[in-house]
Amino acid sequence: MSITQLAILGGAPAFEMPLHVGRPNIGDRQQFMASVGQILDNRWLTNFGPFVGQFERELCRFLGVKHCLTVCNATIGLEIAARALGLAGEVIVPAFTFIATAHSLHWQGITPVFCDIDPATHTIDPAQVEHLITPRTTGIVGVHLWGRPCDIEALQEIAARRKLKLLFDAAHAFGCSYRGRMIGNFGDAEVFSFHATKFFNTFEGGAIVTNDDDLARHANIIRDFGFTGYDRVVEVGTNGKMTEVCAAMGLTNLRSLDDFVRINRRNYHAYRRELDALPGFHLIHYDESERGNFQYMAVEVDAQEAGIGRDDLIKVLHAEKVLARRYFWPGCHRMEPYRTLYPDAAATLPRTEAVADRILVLPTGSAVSEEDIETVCGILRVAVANAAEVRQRITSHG
Ligand code: T4K
Repeated sequence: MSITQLAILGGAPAFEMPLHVGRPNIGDRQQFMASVGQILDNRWLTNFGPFVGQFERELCRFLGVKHCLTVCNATIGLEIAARALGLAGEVIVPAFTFIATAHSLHWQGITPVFCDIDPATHTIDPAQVEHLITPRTTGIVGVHLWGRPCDIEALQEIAARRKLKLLFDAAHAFGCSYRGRMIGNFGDAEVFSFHATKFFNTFEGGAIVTNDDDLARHANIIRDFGFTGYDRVVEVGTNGKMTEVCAAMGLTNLRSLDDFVRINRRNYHAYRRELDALPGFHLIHYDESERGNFQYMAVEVDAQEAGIGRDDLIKVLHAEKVLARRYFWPGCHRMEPYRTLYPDAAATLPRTEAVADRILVLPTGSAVSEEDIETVCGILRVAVANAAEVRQRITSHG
């Protein structure tokens, strides 16, 4: 590819159809359609039907956990888990995460206290957690961002010593392990997301998993409006139930999980081969001695080294119909209501700020071929090689 072919300079876009981040992986269609038929025959569509029951049992087996409560999405899952754990007052969370992590707390009147991240892993920095604890702190929510586990050992030590609850937002970490043990087994509870954009999806959905019997019992009641039997409500609950059709999608996709991971891993290495030598491109590392899902192709772009910044590269890519994203810019602390509530937060979050300004998330998953990756990387190479001209073009054309 040459500079004149770049769409931002007037060439035709490299892709006819947009190449998305977060394109869903879909398992065996026939199996799924047969399950839908079965659900219709059963006339049992939701409220803990046979597909949800089977899905929860299979998830427990796969993760090696005692309890799995499927939910309609991870945001509700986090809310239920936080309430079942009795979180109140202040809870420490990373600022560099999807907004749902913070919202799930604020929604229930809990104050999310934003913590900075370790720039090497993009996960919550345990050393700063320690400094943020006050008499009002009741818990810590760690986020296994990009599927890379937090420093679980350090967080567990702090939580135990300071008598705090420890919840993990494991939205990105289904199928990942930490020191050989599956994510899902740590802290008081962990919450997965099975949203369409996750490598393993149930359309919308998620799961709260825990090895704590009492917590599971309590979360189960909250998930079902607070019911403990017909006509008996014991507390305020919500509707967190997963539907049968979502569970059927989960059961179908579980059969293809290894294929999804294999494709993501192949794509990750294809990007590495293409981009490792490109100045200013720092691809995140996955520890391949652990189980991983490789679902996010995240790159930090150093504008000085590359000669062109992340935001200009996004413009170049979007013009080519490569819909790269800048997850999780600008950080939760810069979004409402937190931005108004904590106007000075940025000063205490320098590493979140730096990473949020550099991160670029590229398309991967089963809808993305190695050839697509070569094309995407070819575009990036040409943009970097002609950085000055590309920047000038973007500045003059807005
Ligand atoms: N905690 C963390 C750390 C999370 O990342 C998330 C969710 C949560 C908690 C909450 O989990 P859930 O309550 O959602 O279960 C997307 C997802 O909606 C969200 O689930 C996810 N994180 C977040 C990182 O990404 P958006 O605002 O980027 O979605 P959207 O509509 O822009 O779609 C993203 C890309 O996916 C687009 O390029 C289009 C493509 N796409 C999307 C859908 C839904 C498809 O190709 N097909 C589809 O069906 O949030």
